[in-house]
Amino acid sequence: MPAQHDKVVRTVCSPNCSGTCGVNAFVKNDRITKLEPASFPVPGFERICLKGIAMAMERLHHPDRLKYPLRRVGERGEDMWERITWEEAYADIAAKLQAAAAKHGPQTNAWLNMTGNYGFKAITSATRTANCLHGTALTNAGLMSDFAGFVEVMSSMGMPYCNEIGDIVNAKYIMLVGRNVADTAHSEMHFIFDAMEAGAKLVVVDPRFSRTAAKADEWLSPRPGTDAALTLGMIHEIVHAGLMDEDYLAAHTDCPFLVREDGRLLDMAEIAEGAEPGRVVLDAESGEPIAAMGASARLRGELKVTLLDGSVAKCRTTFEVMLEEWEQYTPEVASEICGVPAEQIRQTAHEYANTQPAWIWLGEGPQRYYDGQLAYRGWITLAALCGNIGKPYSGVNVIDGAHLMLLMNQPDEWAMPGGNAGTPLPGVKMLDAIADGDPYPIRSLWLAGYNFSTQSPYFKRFVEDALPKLDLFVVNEQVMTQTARYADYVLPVTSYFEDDMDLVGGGETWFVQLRRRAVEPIGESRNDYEIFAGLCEEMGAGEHWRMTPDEICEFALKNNKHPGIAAIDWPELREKGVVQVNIPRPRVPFGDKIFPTPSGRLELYHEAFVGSGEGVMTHKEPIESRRQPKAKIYPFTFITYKHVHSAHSTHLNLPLINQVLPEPRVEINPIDAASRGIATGDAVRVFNDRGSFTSTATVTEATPSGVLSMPQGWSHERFADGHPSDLGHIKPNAVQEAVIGEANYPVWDVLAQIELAGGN
Ligand SMILES: Nc1nc2c(c(=O)[nH]1)N[C@H]1C(S)=C(S)[C@@H](COP(=O)(O)OP(=O)(O)OC[C@H]3O[C@@H](n4cnc5c(=O)[nH]c(N)nc54)[C@H](O)[C@@H]3O)O[C@H]1N2
Ligand SMILES: Nc1nc2c(c(=O)[nH]1)N[C@H]1C(S)=C(S)[C@@H](COP(=O)(O)OP(=O)(O)OC[C@H]3O[C@@H](n4cnc5c(=O)[nH]c(N)nc54)[C@H](O)[C@@H]3O)O[C@H]1N2
Ligand code: SF4
Ligand SMILES: [Mo]
Repeated sequence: MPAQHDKVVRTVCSPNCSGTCGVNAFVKNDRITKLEPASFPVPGFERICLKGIAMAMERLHHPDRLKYPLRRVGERGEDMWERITWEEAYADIAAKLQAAAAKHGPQTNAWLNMTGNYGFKAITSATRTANCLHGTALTNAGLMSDFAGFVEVMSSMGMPYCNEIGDIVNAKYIMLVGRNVADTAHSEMHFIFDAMEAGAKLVVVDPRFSRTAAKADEWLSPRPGTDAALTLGMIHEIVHAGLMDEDYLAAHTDCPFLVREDGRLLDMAEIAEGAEPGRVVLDAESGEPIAAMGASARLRGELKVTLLDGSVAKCRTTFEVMLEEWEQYTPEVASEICGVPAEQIRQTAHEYANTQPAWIWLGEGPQRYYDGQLAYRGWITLAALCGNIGKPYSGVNVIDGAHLMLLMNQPDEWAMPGGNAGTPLPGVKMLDAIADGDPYPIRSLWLAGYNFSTQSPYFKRFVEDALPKLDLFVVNEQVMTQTARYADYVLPVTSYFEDDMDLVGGGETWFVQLRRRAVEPIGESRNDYEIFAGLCEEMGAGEHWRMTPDEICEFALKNNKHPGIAAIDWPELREKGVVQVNIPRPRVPFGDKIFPTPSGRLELYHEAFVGSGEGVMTHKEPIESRRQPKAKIYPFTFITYKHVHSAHSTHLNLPLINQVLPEPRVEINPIDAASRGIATGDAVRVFNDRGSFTSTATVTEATPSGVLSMPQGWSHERFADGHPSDLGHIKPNAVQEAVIGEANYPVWDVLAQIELAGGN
């Protein structure tokens, strides 16, 4: 009998679903015939899903796969192409890049890498090219709409350190806040079930009755964009029921710091001759002002201090200022804002404060509104008041794992080959730079792993206002997306099953895996690194791009600035295909209660935000909420969430996926549907003042009244007209820009109206 397969390759399924499943690919005649979960050094991490199987079986050899470099022959967007050789592509493109750079300076040529491929080499290649050629390196965090919360995490805790996911079985109270684990980290859901079996209570906070909420003991459904108010209600209860951990607050947070009436923190150098600059607290014993560093401090108190310049400053502890601001947010007031019943707010506050260990896991949902940093701040403040940050199996978990560590700590020589650096520019500023020359003109744009047309707002504006200003638009893609259709050159890229070799770090885990080639590249496709290496050769910078894939992996590990990653033994990883990063276990983020913030403490008071009215944690209404005047015309908040059956736009057109998720459907509550005569299956038009789209309706109680929801990522041709991304906007938030230089795309701070399509 002939062998069923020629070889079995241990590799990694790695779209941006964060799952990073190790898989054994069974290969026969250069085709994957079967995919199975590969083994892991730690039990519980063997996994696979329908997306991964559909990718191997259906997308890999799909007739739509791009096989050759293409040059546009018609108008942009006409989808008329001629096949060219790689040599022709490089010669043409390099000449255009050089001409643009000669005219406007090298930063006029911009590169942007998004997340289509989770491999280390793949996801860093475009930025590396921008640096190598002194171009603009567009950053992607704001464009991903994941950045508002990060602003707060960095401002308060200093780093997004998290527990290890497998340790969740030791938690007794688990709050999943806008973290739809059953869809977006479904391979980790079993750890939560294990915790529940061991007696943990699962609480889900999500406006929608998500698949995760369906598994919870308790579901809190805030009005979209109002987590800050919800947490303020809980905080009020915790303060008044005496549930705060005041010793913790005095010792490990900035709550004892003295602050003036104008919101500025008092500094030792202002009150004592020759003193080291630093925060001031009231000595626990004497009540005298002393340097905060190492002091035993009072949490409450006020003081009139004479400064060295002779003026008098009236000061209080930041804690007093916070308590005063929070006093207005009784559970009833919070309930009126966020819609969660006051009794549920009270009960959740007591349970959270009284159950240990209590693990909060924040998803992207709460921070996808204009002031999203406040939502994260509310949950971090709540945890801090209960002394829950820095204890085992507790804390506020955001995202942290080997993938992020590989990227954040990559070797300088990798990111900036030969010491060459480009100009970083927030991706959310890309359109202004192209269309209006602000802050400087961008004349060429090269996208890798980014389906701009489905994943960001304003694709319409890009096509209408920006594209005509571009001398060159290049896209590296696997299939002819709507984004690629508008390019001048489309360069065929391999999938991760054809790619030669790459490192894949776990999204929520601390494994690093080796991704190996399972089948030969389709047609003449190349991986992003090879594509950019060829370009750099053509542009005279080839010397930085001549490492073999093997050498790249070894180099990237050995020189990574994270000690655990640098310690990985390359021969061992080559042999086993997976290793666990050696970090102290159990991982207790901030276990020493020393925080990587300027004061070394957990910082709940934000002096830098005082001008924006956010010195103290507060609530702000989303700019397009149902309480804004615009809601009279467009009364629904429009949420485009992630679906279990696709990583963003990648899997949605595959037949296996379409058997279970056939088409884009807008979900609407029965009350809202009834008042508009909408039934499941009806064609509906969703619109606002920026755009509209037409698709099918699903009437469901899972979507609360006043909300429209739908899975994101569907391509344009799946809609009768328009596209959901046309309804979005990018209005930059000043606090985010001030703190981190990049504003977040508030993807769900969007109002819309819905009606039966065709007016019938
Ligand atoms: N299957 C699959 N998995 C994925 C991905 C994928 O595309 N597909 N993408 C990966 C990536 S890149 C990311 S960033 C993660 C994101 O993972 P998640 O953050 O879990 O995913 P989202 O769907 O963005 O948002 C989560 C939930 O937030 C809820 N939500 C909306 N508004 C609010 C609010 O105001 N407050 C609260 N508390 N909740 C709200 C939404 O209803 C939604 O259920 O998922 C990763 N995993
Ligand atoms: N409305 C809405 N928008 C969102 C979100 C949302 O929840 N709602 N979520 C946001 C988030 S969290 C994220 S992370 C982004 C994700 O946004 P993207 O990263 O753009 O999304 P993907 O669909 O995963 O991948 C983009 C493209 O990469 C291509 N690709 C795959 N492998 C490779 C490769 O090796 N090289 C190259 N060059 N291309 C490859 C795929 O064919 C795909 O077309 O979307 C953001 N946008
Ligand atoms: S798509 Fe994601 S969850 Fe599914 S097999 Fe691949 S890596 Fe795993
Ligand atoms: Mo993301």
